[in-house]
Amino acid sequence: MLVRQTGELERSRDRGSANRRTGSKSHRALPESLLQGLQPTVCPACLFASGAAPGRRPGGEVFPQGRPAAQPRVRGGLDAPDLAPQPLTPGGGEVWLLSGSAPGHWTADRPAAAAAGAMPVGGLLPLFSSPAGGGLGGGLGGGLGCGSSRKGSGPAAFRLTEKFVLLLVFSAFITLCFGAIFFLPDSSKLLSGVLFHSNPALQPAADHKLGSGARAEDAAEGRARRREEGAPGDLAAALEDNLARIRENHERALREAKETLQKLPEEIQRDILLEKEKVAQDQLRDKAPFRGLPRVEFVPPIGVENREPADPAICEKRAKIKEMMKHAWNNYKHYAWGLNELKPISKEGHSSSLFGNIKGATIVDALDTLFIMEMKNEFQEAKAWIEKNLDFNVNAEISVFEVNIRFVGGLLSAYYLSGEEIFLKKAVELGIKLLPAFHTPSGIPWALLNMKSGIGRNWPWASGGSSILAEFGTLHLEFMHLSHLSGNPIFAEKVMNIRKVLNKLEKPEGLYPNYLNPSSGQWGQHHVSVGGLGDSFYEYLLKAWLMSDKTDLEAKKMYFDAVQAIETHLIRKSSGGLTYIAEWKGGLLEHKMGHLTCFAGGMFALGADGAPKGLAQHYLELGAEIARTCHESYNRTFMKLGPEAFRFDGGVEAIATRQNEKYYILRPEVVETYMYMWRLTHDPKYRKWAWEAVEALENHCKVNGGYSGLRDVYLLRESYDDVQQSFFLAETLKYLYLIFSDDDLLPLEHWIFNTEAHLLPIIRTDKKEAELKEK
Ligand code: DMJ
Repeated sequence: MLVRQTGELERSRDRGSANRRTGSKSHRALPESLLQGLQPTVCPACLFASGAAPGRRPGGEVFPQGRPAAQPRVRGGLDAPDLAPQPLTPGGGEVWLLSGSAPGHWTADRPAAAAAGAMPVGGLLPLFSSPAGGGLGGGLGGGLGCGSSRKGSGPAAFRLTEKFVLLLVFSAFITLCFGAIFFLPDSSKLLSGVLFHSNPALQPAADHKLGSGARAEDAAEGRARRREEGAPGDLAAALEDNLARIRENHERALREAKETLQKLPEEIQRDILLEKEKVAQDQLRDKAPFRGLPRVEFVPPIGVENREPADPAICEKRAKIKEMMKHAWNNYKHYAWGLNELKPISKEGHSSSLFGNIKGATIVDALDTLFIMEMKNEFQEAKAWIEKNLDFNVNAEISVFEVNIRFVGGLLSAYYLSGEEIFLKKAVELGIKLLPAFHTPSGIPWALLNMKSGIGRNWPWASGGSSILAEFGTLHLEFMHLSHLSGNPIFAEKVMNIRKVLNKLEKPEGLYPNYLNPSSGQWGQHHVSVGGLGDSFYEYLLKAWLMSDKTDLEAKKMYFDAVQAIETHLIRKSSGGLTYIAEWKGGLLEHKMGHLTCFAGGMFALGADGAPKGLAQHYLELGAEIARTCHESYNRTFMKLGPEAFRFDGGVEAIATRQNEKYYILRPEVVETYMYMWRLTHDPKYRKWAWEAVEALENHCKVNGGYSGLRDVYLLRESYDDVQQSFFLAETLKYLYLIFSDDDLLPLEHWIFNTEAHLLPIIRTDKKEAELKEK
């Protein structure tokens, strides 16, 4: 379809930071609830004083990398089995657990412990000391710390028991002080909640971050409702409301903190692990529908027995095409295995920006052609590579459209043909990865997506930031199959929503513009094309109807309405009698037809059968006319291969006049149309024309290292573009092979080709119900 394949498109990468979602470092280790409980009120000292607790220095600073020195065992005190600090986090270093420091077991030996670096109560006293050391800290900390002379005023000579009593009193006092601090609500919240935001109209609905619980939310809802109902602000009620909320928060925080403090370190660690597991499970549950695939019975494919054609001449031609496939595959394997495409002249890999860092485009694109051509070893090699190497966790932008038609389509097709689960698994995995592209206000997906970050955007050149019709309109078939196979409706919902958006829009002259803005859900520039930017949207409307066993009548109507508008406004006949499809730009016609547009001959013929009354023959003939025009575009070149675009103005017909439209990149659209025309009419000219194309490919595109595109099909000598496109193996060679095969190889009554020629079976439904609906 659009600007493509040659990789020439330069993209500005104004990405947002991929780290946006990274949590703050200090919150990494503890479960949210624990943090919520501790942060506003807990003073680290209290935690130490009460036993095992996460160790942070005042002000939230955590212990430095070096662990706090191990505490010696306290004689006569709490029997702490292991006084070494315990890291609370697997990584350690941030939060430490100290055990065995309880004031109730304070002993005369305690100072030694304090001096050794542990921080029992005594260690906290300097917080209260006066510079002269005469305050509490000086009196007690100093006295106890040295255990000898008393300095300054105060009791001069206490006996040991008195000291002990005093110590107890002070301990109780300090515990009370800290307890009070601990119990007090966070003053900043109190102030902001009660004083500054007392007007209910300014109040946020509910502070979910605080985990305020159902009651606070209910209250907030009530306030909101009152506001909606126009009730005057009730200051007293609001204050009460706030206080209740604060009280509740703190009660909860307190409860959690108390519970935590009562726990043994092992219990805390176990809780952390459990909490972590729960978070992981929640994340999985969000993805639950995708986690496992429902058991879908594999239905053996119809029409994959590959008999030799009875006519030896045809048989030979078909064998030749298989040879071409071998040449293309072997060279890719030899020079570019595992990379996306092959550079057949340079004999190395070619990477296209369309796939980001996803690798193996040729392998996935070629799978079903290998299968159909019975290249069994090659198919197994490809499968093994996919099993081991196909990875979608790439931190780079991909084209949603290209990845869908080649990778999702290729994997689904391989699954339907072979029944190998790995292809299904990979297809669904990739489908999930593409879902964030739909996170736009309208649900019309972005063109480009970073599959790792889930950030999408549109091509910078697209009109007004629009998404492209042929891109978002070419997801339907694959996504319907993803839902069908995975049992998860999400894929189908996404593409059905696209249709909903389209159906709500006014169409200029019944035509679909190529550009649609995903934010506004409105059309961009009124350019209409059945070639690049528009093409496969129309193809997928028709095929959605066919693939649904003709039950998707909405798609059918959309398709035939669109074709009617196209005929009226875009299809013209040249003075030389060639029918062509022009491009429409805001009501003006550009008399140019792209190579891409040539697929439409096959489309018209394929849809003829379901055409409104009396039009079936007409559409079949229209298909034949387009096939003839496209054949002419080939025939009028020196290489006998068609240019990228040809014109019907300035005295020429079916000839490229601009240098930048003279290239041929191994595209399939013309032979694709020959394939449908052959199957639907059996007119031998289509085999003849197809064979001309084979000869031209052999004469001009075949090189030692594979097949190359050409820069100018009018030149007498080949100028190679040095790319063997993956669609050459997926489409061009497959269609050619089918033209020289019997019709019972992949019969059109059972199979739909996606726009990359990957095979999707018709999803059978209750026919009668459909017929009734149609009536
Ligand atoms: C293929 O990738 C698909 O056919 C797509 O729809 C447009 N054309 C290229 C090959 O030309």
